[in-house]
Amino acid sequence: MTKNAKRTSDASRPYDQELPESDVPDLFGDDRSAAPFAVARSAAASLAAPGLAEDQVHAAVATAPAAPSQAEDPPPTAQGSPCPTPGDDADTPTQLLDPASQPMFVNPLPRPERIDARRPGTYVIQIRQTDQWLGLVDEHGNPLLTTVWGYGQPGHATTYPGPTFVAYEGQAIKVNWQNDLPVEGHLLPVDTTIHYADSVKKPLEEGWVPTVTHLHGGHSPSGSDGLPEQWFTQHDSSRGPDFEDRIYTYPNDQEAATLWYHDHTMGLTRLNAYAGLAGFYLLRDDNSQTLVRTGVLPGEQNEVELAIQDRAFTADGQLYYPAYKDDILPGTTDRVGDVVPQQFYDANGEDAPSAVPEFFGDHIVVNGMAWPNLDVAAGDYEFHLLNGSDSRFYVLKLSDPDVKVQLVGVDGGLLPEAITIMDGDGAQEDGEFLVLAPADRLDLVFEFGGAKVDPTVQLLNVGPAYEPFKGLAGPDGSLAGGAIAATADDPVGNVMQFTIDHTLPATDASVTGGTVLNTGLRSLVQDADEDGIADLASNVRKLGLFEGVDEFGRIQPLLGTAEDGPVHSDTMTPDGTFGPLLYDAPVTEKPLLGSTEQWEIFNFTEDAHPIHLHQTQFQVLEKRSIDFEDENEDGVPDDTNGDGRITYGQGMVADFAQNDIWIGDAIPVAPEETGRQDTVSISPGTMLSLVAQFDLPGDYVWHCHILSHEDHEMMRQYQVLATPSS
Ligand SMILES: [Cu+2]
Repeated sequence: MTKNAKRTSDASRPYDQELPESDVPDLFGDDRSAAPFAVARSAAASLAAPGLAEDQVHAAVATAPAAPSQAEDPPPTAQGSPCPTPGDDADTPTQLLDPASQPMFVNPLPRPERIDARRPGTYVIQIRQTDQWLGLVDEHGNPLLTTVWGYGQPGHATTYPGPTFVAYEGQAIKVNWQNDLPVEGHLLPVDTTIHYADSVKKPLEEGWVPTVTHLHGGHSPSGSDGLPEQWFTQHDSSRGPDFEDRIYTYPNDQEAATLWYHDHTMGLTRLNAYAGLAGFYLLRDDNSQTLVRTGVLPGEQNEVELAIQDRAFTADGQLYYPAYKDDILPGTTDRVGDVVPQQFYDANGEDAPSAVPEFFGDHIVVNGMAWPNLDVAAGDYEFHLLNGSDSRFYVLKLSDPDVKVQLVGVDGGLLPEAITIMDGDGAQEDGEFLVLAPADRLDLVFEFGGAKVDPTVQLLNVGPAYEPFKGLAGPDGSLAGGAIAATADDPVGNVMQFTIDHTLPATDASVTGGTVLNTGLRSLVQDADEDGIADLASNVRKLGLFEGVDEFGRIQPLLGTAEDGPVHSDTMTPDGTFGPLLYDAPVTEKPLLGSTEQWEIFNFTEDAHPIHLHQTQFQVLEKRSIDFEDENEDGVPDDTNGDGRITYGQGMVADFAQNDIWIGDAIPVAPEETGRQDTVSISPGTMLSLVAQFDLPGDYVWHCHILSHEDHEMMRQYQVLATPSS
């Protein structure tokens, strides 16, 4: 394929295939369904809700004859079918499904249904329970259905992941989020001892399930943000303390980006998201449309969203999330009781379900299908990758380095220029990998048209197999901190497969390394005087990632402040300027409305944490190595010089008699960390400076996006002040 070849007729192909009117679901009444672009989505995605393209339905039927068609519209809520709740009997260790017994690279990748939300309107989305085939089979090869939670429009199927919104910059929409889950309690065991899950305890005990949906990366007003305590239960029978409305306004006043929506309920996010509550929200703008029209990017017919998640299952195919003392941690020989101290059981009873420090599943699912296959033409595709996992970091490579891969976008939008990640020269070289932290998105153009490309190409994961990510050890993608990498022999070392079908029409996109994609991106990180402070920043904060223990002795990573000065007296009392703070401690981050701030975030823990700020798309100014001591291992750097304050020094050689924390040399910012970000991973022993604008008033949160950490207090509220407070 010649990248500079003259554009073929593809260039003039209409961006969207409009469906015949008879195929347009009448969601809004006559006035809207008659509108010229009421529902314009890819023909492939339109044929089989939830999102199996017609050819894929045939393939699915061929490979798993007994699999029920996902195209069948289930009742609004699942009735009857009492599914065995995994682990609901604390006395019987749960038998898990063996990932090695499951089909790999056989079942077609599901394509979520698309909702054309390019014009103003109110879109109704219902949160419902359904039984879905995730590609699992029993020992006889018969399909196993999994009870999941998903999203769906009225009259449409409920799917996990939910339907993909396609919205347009400048066209605000409203979404009426409805909780139509069965009033049968949670699908998974709930630990109500974690702080603030106790606020949802009463509704849970009565069978009600709190949910709240956050548009991740969205520039959303506080009341429409989907904050953790804005939850509500079925029929609004109860509401969280911050609840304002179920109908959210999304202004869409930001540039084209791959956003996503997911549940964010206080103390339940990890479980609600694990049950299936996540979906994509693709925002377009004039620039992104022009890039498609001019053939720079492949366009909607060759644009595929990929939600990558890990899961574990009981032997009968139900979702498994370890909670009870004897529950096995998937992929290991450890049990929950090995990572939760006896102190917890002494206080809460031997049968009490507990949160675990992190969750790692032993199956990889993409768009809700275990290890799927996608048939592709020998041409170019744009993939929107999302890591929707609880704790798992992926380090992604391809089985065939003849495929060329360009990075064109990150969390908050298109990069100024495309960056070649894999040059397609047939050799696996340094730097030819991508780190995908929880909640991260990457927009990538894959070129399958090279003459030497294998007929099948696997997307592989060489990230940590069953443990936290601690950063990279080298430019080859090897892991720091002695973490054991997954290999292609491990189930979790495989993500999905692309099979090249030369009979499919190929699209050639002109994007290559250095192609200008986004000239409108205003840099927030210019630092003309090179003092390490962005020119636009009116305030600089030092913040910290800490690791302590909760009242039951369980590991508890926390956020906090990290300014020069005395340590807070406890995690609820920010009377000093340094140290960890709980979610409900008084708010310490109060940017002024309209201001730009620089947040220097120091990771004092042993693991990497993906840090997410609501409301804003920030930019990374720099990363630096740091050095400190923690002799008593309390997760807080020591006051080594004994002056009663934590102080900082500059330099690679730490003199702990002088200062307590040393800020060393700059670390290169990776391609995945450039551009507009809403979530960025901070490795151990690292300080990362980000620059953010705060232009919406009110309450928001910033937090770790390892869901098990976020649910266990690694989250802080922040407030954007319309007027300066005293
Ligand atoms: Cu974390």
